Amino acid sequence: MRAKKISAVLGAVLLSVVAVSCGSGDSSSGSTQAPAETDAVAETNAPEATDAPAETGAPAETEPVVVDANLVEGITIDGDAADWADVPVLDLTLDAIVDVTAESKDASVKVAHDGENVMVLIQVEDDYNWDPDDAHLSAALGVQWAIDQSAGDAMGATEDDQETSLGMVDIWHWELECEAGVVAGGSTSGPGEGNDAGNDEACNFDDEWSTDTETREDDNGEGAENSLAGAWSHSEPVADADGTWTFEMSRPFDTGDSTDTTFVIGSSNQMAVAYWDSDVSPEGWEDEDHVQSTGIGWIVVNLVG
Ligand SMILES: [Ca+2]
Ligand SMILES: [Ca+2]
Ligand SMILES: [Ca+2]
Ligand SMILES: [Ca+2]
Repeated sequence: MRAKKISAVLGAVLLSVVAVSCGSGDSSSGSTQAPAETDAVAETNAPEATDAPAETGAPAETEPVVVDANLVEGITIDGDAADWADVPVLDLTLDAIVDVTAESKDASVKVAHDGENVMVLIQVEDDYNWDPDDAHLSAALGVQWAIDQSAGDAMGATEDDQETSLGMVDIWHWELECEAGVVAGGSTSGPGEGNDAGNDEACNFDDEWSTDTETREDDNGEGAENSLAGAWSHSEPVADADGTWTFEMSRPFDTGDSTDTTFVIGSSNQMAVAYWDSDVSPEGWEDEDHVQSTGIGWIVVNLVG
């Protein structure tokens, strides 16, 4: 329904992680075709930070934030985080993208795998707002993964230069059109008639890609599929009640899509997170109104066997 193209900023979004950005991608038949598959990046290790020479006065390079994704049995995608109790957590603050005023949010990220699927748990401290008839009056989430390791964390570009792509990113963009605890995507829904395969018609948990902040589409390459699945919940599901949003997600390591990140045991993968708060205005959020993890650069996720 309201799949709008997220505009630029998202970039940022994803940017931060965010990249995720947003909105559902365009699904019109005139959409941009996914570029031919390039060599998967998954095997490439994320670049390591080097020590800047102190004598030059160059800004010191920050150490990348790293999180291990271990083999964990028994995680069920149902919006209940209890099955993640023993998984290491990365706490972080999501901040507004450049030129946008949005309240920062405390959040946490956990990543695990079961040998075949990568699973992500993102929790965000924010009050409950959910409107089944208007996703802009509900929270929304974006997760971004680099496909090309050179890709910028602003949807493939950078926050400073949002029009110049440095590579392709995989975007999981979730507008909460289905109620808490309902599995969105996965085998439960497919694209609507005339839509690209990455479009999740039922619950709007779309599998997308982008190369810069203006070039974002639902997965639309040859044989594109959408096995991305997720379920959400809130700890206090009463309007405007403070609490914790839980977003629980899963996706196969290798979907075969050139517009998806391929996960391999032993690889390092670059991730970013974005979140939209509907309280940003009486009409809810717009594409650019998000906070994201970009401030810490790409989060490096090591897939541990
Ligand atoms: Ca669960
Ligand atoms: Ca809020
Ligand atoms: Ca994708
Ligand atoms: Ca896909």
